[in-house]
Amino acid sequence: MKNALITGITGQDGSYLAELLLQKGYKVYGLRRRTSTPNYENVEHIRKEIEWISGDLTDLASLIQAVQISMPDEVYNLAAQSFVETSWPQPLLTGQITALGVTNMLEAVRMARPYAKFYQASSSEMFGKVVETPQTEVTPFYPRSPYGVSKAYGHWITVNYRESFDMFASSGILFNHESPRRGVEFVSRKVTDAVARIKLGMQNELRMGNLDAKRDWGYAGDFVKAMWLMLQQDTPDDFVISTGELHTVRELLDVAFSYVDLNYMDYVVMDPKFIRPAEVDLLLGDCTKAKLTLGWKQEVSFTKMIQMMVEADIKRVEWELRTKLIPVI
Ligand code: NDP
Ligand code: GDR
Repeated sequence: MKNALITGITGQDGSYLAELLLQKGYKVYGLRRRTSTPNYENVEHIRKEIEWISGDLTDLASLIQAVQISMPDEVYNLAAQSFVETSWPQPLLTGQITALGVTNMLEAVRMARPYAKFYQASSSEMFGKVVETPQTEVTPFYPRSPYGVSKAYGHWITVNYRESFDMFASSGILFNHESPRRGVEFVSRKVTDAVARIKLGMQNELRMGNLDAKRDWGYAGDFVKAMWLMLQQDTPDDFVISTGELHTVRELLDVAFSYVDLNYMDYVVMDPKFIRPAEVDLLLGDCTKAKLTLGWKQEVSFTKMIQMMVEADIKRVEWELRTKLIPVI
């Protein structure tokens, strides 16, 4: 039986990856930071199967201890301050977690378990301003937010530890991926949550930012398989993971609202509060390398995924209404 240590296990990707590794017979250790109220929502169904370790990406001592306890064969570093918008009001915290936190995790592995395979959650946000389209593993980075800059640091420090210390350290440059477990502040989930509330009479408008932004949106359940595949290779490397399909925020709105027979134009209100200081207009990935080397492929389409998210949000809002957890406005 292999041991895996996952940071960021309570988040969207961590929860799907933990499920996948448990199915494959791994012993899964999850690093979790202390919170004042429980945040197990994404992992409640597998909570008892996970060995929980308390720690924080900004605290090296806790990470060394986590590695010593879990003795991992594979480490998946998914923890991050991952919301781009928050990275402007909190640039230092974002840098401490999303950039330097990667060095902490690499150091912990180097000191306590140097032969463990290491996965770093790199991001298409590193490409930022379009230099070339579609983006591949060799497209130059031009990050447009403190988050993107931090991820570029995390990416290069991972490459550097691979080259300096001969560690098995791979980075997945993942394009946007969503699911019913996506945080509600991200655009896909913000829209599907609003669709559910509007349909059930709980909300009457949706305030949005840049509707012309274009993204390559995939399904998180598909993308975590690529993370695992990267650590099953004989040599470490970096891989773009994407769908190769481009959609605007406007199209996302249209798919979500029309699924419940509504027109998004009747509800969406532009709000300058959601316009970013510097926008990433377009991200489109070319994952030929992952297809050829890892044999990875996307299974769930954009439309299917958004519909799945709307259905899940309707069920959840109905349940909240039944149990009277939210007041009707
Ligand atoms: P989430 O925001 O859903 O999850 C982030 C996780 O990191 C949570 O478990 C959070 O814990 C944890 N975390 C945050 N800060 C710390 C800290 N200081 N110490 C320990 N844990 C911490 O992100 P996703 O699941 O969507 O993404 C996973 C990773 O992949 C992230 O690194 C993200 O930046 C990256 N990524 C994501 C993409 C996407 O489209 N989803 C695309 C490309 C990259 P808590 O629950 O306590 O907040
Ligand atoms: P992103 O995801 O910044 O690409 O980062 P997000 O869903 O937040 O934004 C996507 C695009 O939608 C536009 N947009 C809005 N976004 C939000 N959140 N709220 C709005 O009201 C809104 N209106 C328009 C944004 O301007 C943007 O262009 C995600 C995160 O998961 C990162 O951690 C990850 O690294 C990248 O994807 C790849």
